[in-house]
Amino acid sequence: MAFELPALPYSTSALAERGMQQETLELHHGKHHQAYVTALNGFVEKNPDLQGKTLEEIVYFSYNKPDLAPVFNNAGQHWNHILFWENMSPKGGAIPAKLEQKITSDFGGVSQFKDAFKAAGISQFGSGWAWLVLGADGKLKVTKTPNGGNPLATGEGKVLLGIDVWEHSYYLDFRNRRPDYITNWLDKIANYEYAEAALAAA
Ligand code: MN3
Repeated sequence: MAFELPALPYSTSALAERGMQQETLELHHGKHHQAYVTALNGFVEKNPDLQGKTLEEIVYFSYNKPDLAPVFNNAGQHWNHILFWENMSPKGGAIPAKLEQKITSDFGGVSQFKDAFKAAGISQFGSGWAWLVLGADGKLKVTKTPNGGNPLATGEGKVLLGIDVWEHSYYLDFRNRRPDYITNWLDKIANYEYAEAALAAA
């Protein structure tokens, strides 16, 4: 069965007051994410090795295989964006108590966590993602990946939160100011309820 673009969990205008305008979400979801899904389906159609595999299986299977790099990029981006839409909320920015306790215990405080997350997102040269993950040692950590990569592929931990730092995710709203986009995202848009639920399920 072909992969499909999931519906957004809110309207395209739902985050406008929080700094992500309707046009950004329309293009990002309707054009960019759709393009990854369309490309991925094209690769699956032509390659029997990919057929019958789940999205996660294709991410694992294609990771670090040079001849499957285009497959990995599009499968990774499909996985990343499914998560990204869930990682934002019209009620975003508020950190629930249990997650805050864990953040404080592992980073020293919420501001230290935000600083580390911003540093990861800003220092990702070119396109990519910054992540909050639960590592195998049971500690939260911040990490980053280039292009369509993710911690699912690299094995760096279970993803609790991920931010897209490709220019298409912030250029209409913040122009070249990636640091302002990340700060605003952490303070007003990030869905920490999702992150806490993912932590509880880990
Ligand atoms: Mn994107």
